[in-house]
Amino acid sequence: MADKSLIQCASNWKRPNLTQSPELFQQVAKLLKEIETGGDLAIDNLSKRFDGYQPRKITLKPYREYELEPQLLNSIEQAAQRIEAFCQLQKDSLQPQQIEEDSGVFGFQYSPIEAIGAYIPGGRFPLISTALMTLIPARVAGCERRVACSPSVHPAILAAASLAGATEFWHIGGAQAVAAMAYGYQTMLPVQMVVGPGNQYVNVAKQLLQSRIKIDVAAGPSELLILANSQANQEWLIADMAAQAEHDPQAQSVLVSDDVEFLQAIEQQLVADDELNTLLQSEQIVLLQANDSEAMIRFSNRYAPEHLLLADERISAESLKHYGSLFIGQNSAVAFGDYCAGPNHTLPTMGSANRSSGLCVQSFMNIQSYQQITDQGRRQLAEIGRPLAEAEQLVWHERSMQVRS
Ligand code: HSO
Ligand code: ZN
Repeated sequence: MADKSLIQCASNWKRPNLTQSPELFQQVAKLLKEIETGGDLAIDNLSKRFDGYQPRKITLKPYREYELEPQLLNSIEQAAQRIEAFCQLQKDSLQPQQIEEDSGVFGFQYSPIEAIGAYIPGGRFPLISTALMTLIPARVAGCERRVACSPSVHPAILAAASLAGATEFWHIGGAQAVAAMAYGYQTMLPVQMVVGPGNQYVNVAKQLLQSRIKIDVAAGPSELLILANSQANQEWLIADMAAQAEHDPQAQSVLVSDDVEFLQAIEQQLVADDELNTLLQSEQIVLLQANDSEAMIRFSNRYAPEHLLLADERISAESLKHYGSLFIGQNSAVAFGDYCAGPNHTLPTMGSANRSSGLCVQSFMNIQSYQQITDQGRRQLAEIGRPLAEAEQLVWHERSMQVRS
């Protein structure tokens, strides 16, 4: 038993600040500079120095030829189907729209980004599911080139990348992989967008290369918030918390409840198990007490978690404003979402869910607008536009409308 309870008060608890250090930014910036000037040779040298191998392109085989265990193969196929069906739903919602009036036609449409790169982490764990979660939405969006880079050549990663439609696969990792995708490397042409989670070097490289590439969410260490009352299944929730915590020493699972006995019961179970106790002591699992269900909602909306598991019927899903992905009811394990429910598992962390979304088909699309103005429209719009141009003192703008009026 712990001598002292580790249950903390929700009202003044904040997530640890995980912003990357300026030194790390400097270190990665230096690597990128080396690559910008040194090209392929610099990438080769850095990869050999940091990772101990020469990066290379790997020709993907049809996924069934990877001779995976039939059960694993079957799971990859089924997960891919479910992810694809969900992506298709997103795609179907992206209808072009236009206003048609006497002055002309004014509209917008969605256009896929041509070439994208997906970083598939393989350092700590070979994240097979990430190959599916990054490449499938890009394929459904209609991106033509879909480059996968990974420090892992685990056959299941290759099979998943092949099934998910990678058009190229490269064995390369770290910041070098992001640089390779942004600048081009050997026969790999540059891409316009890089997605997928990675270690801190990968994340910083993505951030630093934003003048060349679009990036997805800043996916930091996994996080989970559970809102629960005493009715919730303790064993299930403990497993869910340990699951997100096991991703990374900086990953964190937080349980908030207004029922102190329930929290104490959970604490007791955590303390009784060596592995779980370590997670509790190191604050990879955090237990928080709130005054009431309103305070639980307030906490959640302020915290804006990556994953939010709602295991408390008193709280409506509608009252929860900010999250990457919501798991409603305790049947909805986050692990299902990680692998095979359908919605994407690449989600905003560190509170950024209040301003950004998880990866989806829309992420790989540009929204383009257009207008086609009629004879009547050019006269009508000149009347509206000319005084504005005059007030802005932009003489040729005014002229360009005046000649049409
Ligand atoms: N929970 C991770 C995704 C993942 N889990 C991959 C298992 N494999 C971030 O949402
Ligand atoms: Zn996970």
